[in-house]
This record gives sequence, structure tokens and C-alpha cells, in this order.
Amino acid sequence: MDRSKLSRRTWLATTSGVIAAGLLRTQADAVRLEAQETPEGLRDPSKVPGRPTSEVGARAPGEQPRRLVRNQNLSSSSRTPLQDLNGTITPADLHFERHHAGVPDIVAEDHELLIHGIVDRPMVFRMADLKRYPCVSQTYFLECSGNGGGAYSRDRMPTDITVQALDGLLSTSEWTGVPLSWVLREVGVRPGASWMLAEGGDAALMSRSVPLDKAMDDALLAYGQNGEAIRPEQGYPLRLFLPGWEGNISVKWLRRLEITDRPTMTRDETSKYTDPLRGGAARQFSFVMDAKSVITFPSYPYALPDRGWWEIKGLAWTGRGRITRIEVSTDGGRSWADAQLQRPVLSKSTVRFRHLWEWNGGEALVLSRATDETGYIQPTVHELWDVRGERTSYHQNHQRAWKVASTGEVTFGLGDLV
Ligand SMILES: Nc1nc2c(c(=O)[nH]1)N[C@H]1C(S)=C(S)[C@@H](COP(=O)(O)O)O[C@H]1N2
Ligand SMILES: [Mo]
Repeated sequence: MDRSKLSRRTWLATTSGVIAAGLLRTQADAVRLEAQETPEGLRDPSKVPGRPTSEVGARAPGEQPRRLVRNQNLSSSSRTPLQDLNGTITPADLHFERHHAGVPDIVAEDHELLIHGIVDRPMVFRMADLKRYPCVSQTYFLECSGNGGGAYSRDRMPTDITVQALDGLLSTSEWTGVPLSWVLREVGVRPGASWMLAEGGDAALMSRSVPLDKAMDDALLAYGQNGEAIRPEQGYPLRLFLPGWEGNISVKWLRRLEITDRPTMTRDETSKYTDPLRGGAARQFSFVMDAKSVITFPSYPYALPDRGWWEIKGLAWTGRGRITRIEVSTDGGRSWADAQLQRPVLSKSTVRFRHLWEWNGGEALVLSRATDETGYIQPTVHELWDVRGERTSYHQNHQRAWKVASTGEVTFGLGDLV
């Protein structure tokens, strides 16, 4: 068979359609098409020129991780596909979202931040003003205090839940911005001030009270995320970022800071985000996120195809500084082995851990537990219930478990431990 003729005929037939559709842009495109049209349907990428450069890249067609979206009217959330990611940084378009009244459309040039209250000089800052300050870039996790909420109440213990659905209100970015303490020095905080009200410019007017100590410590006025401007979903053009603290207090679309001498007791910090304790009391405020770890592999709905060596992988983080140790158990917590921490281990950021495990084909209950630099150890569900009762839905940082059946099928497995 005359291959070149056949190829040429196919090429003509194909290209006429392509040209009509205006898709054939370069000579290289034409050559590529021709070279791919072999009778055997062979496609050898090393035999044809590749695609030209482009202004904005895209993921490989076979790699399309997605956030898991839950919309309840205006208040909505989407969760990061933790099981699909490598390393620790969350691609910005997969950062989890939590909005109380949707994503506002804000024009950066029009945006203003007012700082007033117990200060010498109330001031209004525009984005251009803030960007004239020296900036810093730091990698931090952000976790919603509702992450994992409710999954462990005795009457609602799912087995078919993914790590994304359970704990995907967690993401990590490199945040760029101005340390808030530098800007507060500019307005001159007066003696007697001890708190700060932070208010967002969205339809929820999300407002939280922040102790001044934290504002002066490592708080950021953040406008950058993983090298680009903060995404609209993350608070464009400006968000308050409080490293290691519950996500809710990192107020997005930040438009006002009022220096006060007491917490304002806003709707967002009284109707929500307080933790019930045993005996009917409640804990307010629960700012710092305690140490936590999750296993991302193996996890539901994966099935181990055969016995042998597998790497148990996961993420750990603590709002109190650095993670110092991760232990993994494959027998439901009876024995533990140290997992490896991937360097660098950053403060108030996620760390990746790995543990090589030889699965013998039997049933296994796989858990991880984190220890942080303060000596705090991630509690069991019973230890958490002892302190906070069984109905608490915020700040659920207790150990998670995956059950591996002898078939290799993985399900959410804590039921066995309860
Ligand atoms: N202005 C404003 N800030 C906000 C919120 C909001 O709805 N409005 N949601 C809060 C909550 S509950 C969380 S967990 C984080 C989520 O940040 P992200 O959407 O960038 O992940 O933002 C916080 N800041
Ligand atoms: Mo949240």
C-alpha cells in the first residue's frame, strides 16, 4: 500500500474541515496532523513537532482534579481534592472556598481599607498604598474550623466518605502581603487598645474580633497567593491572614479594621465557632487550630490491587508551629511506627508524611497521629469527646482511620474504634 498517498488523502480530507473551522494555525499543525494520520493510527509524539507556546497554560487532559462543591443558597463551600495532590502547595484554582454570601466582584483600584478606632491617625489605604510597603511571602495552611464537622457523631458515621469530602476544607499557599504590624505602626495604636475588629466587604460583612497581640505578631495584609494576585474566591484584592488560626478569622475582601479595647462579639463569633464543652459550658474563642493529620493514600474509594509494599501518604499541620512527629498505625492504634516527614517542615504549614507499609492481604485499620512542637498529640475521638462531648462540630482534629478489607477495598473505618 502506498502509505504516503493514503496519508496525503487523509490529510486533505481532514484539513479541509479543520481549515473551515479555522483551527489550523501553523505549518507545524499541518505537519502534525499529517504525521498522525497513519493507517495504523500510530501516534509517536517524538515524530511530530509539539504544540507552540501559549500565554496561559492548562493541565494535561488526563489530570483534571476538581473541588467538591456544596452550594446552600448563598452560603457555600468547596473542598480541595487532597487525594489528587502532591507535595504541600495547593494550586490556587483548587484552594478550598468558604463564603457566607458569595464571591463579591471587587475592582482593586476602587478598593479601600479603613483603619480607625483607638489610634492616633485614622487612615484609608488603597491597594497601591499597601503595595508600596515592603512585603513578605510565607507558606501557611488555612483550615476551616468546620472541617471534618459531624463525621464522627455516633449516629452519623459514614464509611463511604472521601478524604476530600471529610477534610477538604484545608489548603496551603504561599501568601504574600504586608505584615499588619508595620501598617498599625503607621496609624499609631494608642495605649488601652487590646482588640481589633476586622470586617469584610462582601454581602455577609463577615466580621471577627482579633486580639491585638496576634495582629502585631504574624498577621498579614495579604494580596498574593502562590505568586499571583489572590484569587477572587480567596478575598481579592485583600484579605487578612492570621497564620495557624481558624479559617473564619482570616477575613476576606478586607475593608475595615477598627482598633478596640474589647472583643466586639459579632454575629460570626457568637452564633458560630464556639465549642461546647462537657457540662453545658462553651469555649470562646477557639482561635488556634490544634495539630491534625489525615491520610490521603490509601483512602476511600481506592482499592489496593494486590498485597505487597505500599506507601501510606498524608498531610499534617498545626497552628502552634511545627509538626515534630507523625506516627502511623496499621492495626487500629495498637502499635505505632514513625513516618517520615518531608522537608522542609515549615511553621503553621502543612507537612507531607510517608510510611512504607507491607500489606499482607489481611484486614487493616490505618491511622495517623501528629505531635507538634509544644508536645501536643492529636487525640483519639474518645479523648476529644471526653473534653467536648459527642455533638461538637467545630475543631474536630481527632485521629482519622481507613479500613482496608482483605479485598483491598478502602472505607472510612473509625466505626470499629467506637
Ligand atoms: N469576608 C469574608 N471573609 C471570610 C469568609 C466570608 O464568608 N466572608 N469566610 C470565612 C471562612 S468560614 C473561612 S473557612 C475562610 C475560607 O477562606 P477561603 O475561601 O479562601 O478558603 O474565609 C473566612 N473569611
Ligand atoms: Mo470556615
